[in-house]
Amino acid sequence: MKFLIILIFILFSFTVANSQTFQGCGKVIETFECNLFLTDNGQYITISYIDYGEFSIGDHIFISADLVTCPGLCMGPVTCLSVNYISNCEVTFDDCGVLIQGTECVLFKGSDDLLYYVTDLFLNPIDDFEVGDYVRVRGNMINTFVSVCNQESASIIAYEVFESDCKCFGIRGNIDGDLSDQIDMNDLIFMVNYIFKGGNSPSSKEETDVNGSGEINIADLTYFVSYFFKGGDAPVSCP
Ligand SMILES: [Ca+2]
Ligand SMILES: [Ca+2]
Repeated sequence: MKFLIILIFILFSFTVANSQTFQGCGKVIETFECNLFLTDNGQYITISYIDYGEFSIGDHIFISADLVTCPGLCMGPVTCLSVNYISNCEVTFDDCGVLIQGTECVLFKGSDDLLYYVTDLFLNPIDDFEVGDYVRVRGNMINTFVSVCNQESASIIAYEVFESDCKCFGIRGNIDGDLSDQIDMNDLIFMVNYIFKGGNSPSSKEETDVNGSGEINIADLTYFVSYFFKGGDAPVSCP
């Protein structure tokens, strides 16, 4: 029995040790000894296995790979990529929105208010994000992917997910995101609907956080109402 427990532990440890993955965009660089993957953020990783398929060395590609150790393979880093998925790295999806808790999964609610399943939400080191965070997702939209979530309209292979840098111009308050950056009653109505009626998500957290507290809550509504009707302070400047 003790042996069995140890065996299970070893197998479990082995599985965990091999479950590290890498996903990102970059280019394959040929060197004298072996090929390296130069990521878009300037990191070199040795490639232990890759089937280029329709792609060639030097193409800007997105790869999904297992991170494995490969000592002695070449003079490069001893962490290797065993590539198991390769695609074009052209961004076909780039949107700002909020992470929401769906019935089965955490989903990305885009500025069009459609729900998307972002495939690397739990694979990449982006666990800094949680439900309610405003993020920008850049990646590739794949309509054929079927996830277990049953709610989303399409899936995104995300190349990048980062804190929203969606536009905030001048002072805050353009909550409905109209292109002429007007701050008017439409924005107040948008905020009321969002806070009280589960209405559409504003795509810019900064525009909505009119008092600049870092949070979006009832205090922003009070502040906004005061600005419109009581001669209160204007929304604070964008960060
Ligand atoms: Ca507006
Ligand atoms: Ca606020």
